[in-house]
Amino acid sequence: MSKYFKTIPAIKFEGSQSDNPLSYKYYNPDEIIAGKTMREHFKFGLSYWHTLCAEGSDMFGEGTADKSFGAEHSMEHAKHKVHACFELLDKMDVDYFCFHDRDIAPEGDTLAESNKNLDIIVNEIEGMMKQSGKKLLWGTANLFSNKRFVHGAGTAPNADVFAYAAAQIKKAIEITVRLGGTGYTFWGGREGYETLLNTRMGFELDNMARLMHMAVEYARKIGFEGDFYIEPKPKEPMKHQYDFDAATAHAFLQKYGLMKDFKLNIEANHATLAGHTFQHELAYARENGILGSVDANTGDLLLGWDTDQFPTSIYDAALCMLEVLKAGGFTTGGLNFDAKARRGSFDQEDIFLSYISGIDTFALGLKIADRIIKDGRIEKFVEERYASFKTGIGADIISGKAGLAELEAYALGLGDITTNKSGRQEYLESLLNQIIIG
Ligand code: XLS
Ligand code: NI
Ligand code: NI
Repeated sequence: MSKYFKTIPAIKFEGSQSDNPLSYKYYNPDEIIAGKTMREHFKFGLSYWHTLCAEGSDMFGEGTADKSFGAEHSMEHAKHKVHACFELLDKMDVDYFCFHDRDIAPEGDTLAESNKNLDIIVNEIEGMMKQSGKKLLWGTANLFSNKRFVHGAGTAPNADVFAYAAAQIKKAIEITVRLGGTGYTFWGGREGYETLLNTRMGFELDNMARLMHMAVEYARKIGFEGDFYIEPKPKEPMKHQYDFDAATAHAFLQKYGLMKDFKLNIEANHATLAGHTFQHELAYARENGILGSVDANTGDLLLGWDTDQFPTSIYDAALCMLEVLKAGGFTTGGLNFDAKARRGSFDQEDIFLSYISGIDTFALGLKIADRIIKDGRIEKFVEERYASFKTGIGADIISGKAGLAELEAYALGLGDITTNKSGRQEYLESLLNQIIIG
């Protein structure tokens, strides 16, 4: 199967000493780490939109990469993209992919025509999935590109737009179910606002929840057993996005009774846009039982927008995989590269090189995370840091035996507190380096 990327061979694991750029140096899919193969740990996914669609245009200039795959007519182009996608998955040994409805098939003049286009392409995708054994990680609907969504979709002030969004979600869920997807993502494209002078925030949030409940009800009715995900993002395209970060999305899910069906899809670049670290968002989700899936990418800390770069920091990848391991691994979710090669990296080969770099980074991250756990010194330090809650007054606080009155009586007898210990951050950071370097 070599039609679109003729010069690129299948990418194999060659080990860290290989100087072949088109090989994995650290990702050995069959290697067992912490009881599972690397392949099983990650469930790596390809983002259809960045990989098959994005041509590198930005606010100031046109595309630089050719993603026409030799086709002009849009439906023909869409079919070529399907085949190019499966050639990429095959050559890169990536098992999963993710898409928005409009990534896979062009929008028609009417909703009915758009749906017909989708049916044709989904047939094609289904055939390729059967042949190749590749799987759909999650599907979603693009409710932000078309100008009808200028003021939002589920949070639009216009009921017709809400209805249109609902119809698009219905179809996207049907496709996801038909292709065996284990997740359905709500990234709040334009669900937010620019100014409160024209916005009823509470009403918009109620409507968003109404739409999500409709989605759950319909999906369960047609047999969807996977998880829904909210993908938090604080800003861009709207000045203020409603799903600001993991904690905000968590509050929303709890308020509207959606906790049973929803988890989070945490994206690295969105975490940093929210002023958090990637690990913070993952840890928050894990602590609250809502860590669903990951959009693995990175921003550029010198730029203030969602640059969706391929991740290369082994520190971030290690701390991400530490959270994933602590959560017991992915269930419905996986690790989707919501990332694209830079505008200046426009060769076909750059697609492969960028995935290799992201995949190898996470392979290293997993190995390091496993070493951190096996080493045990960091966990032991943390365990001891909280040891005062195991006995005496600490245990009474945890068990509920002590209330304010009992604690006052205890505190009155304390005098100056002399039991505080150093947090030893610098020691822990150098210990982490030591574990990384080995
Ligand atoms: C955009 C989002 C988007 C979602 C899917 O910032 O990351 O790509 O992952 O709609
Ligand atoms: Ni993003
Ligand atoms: Ni994303």
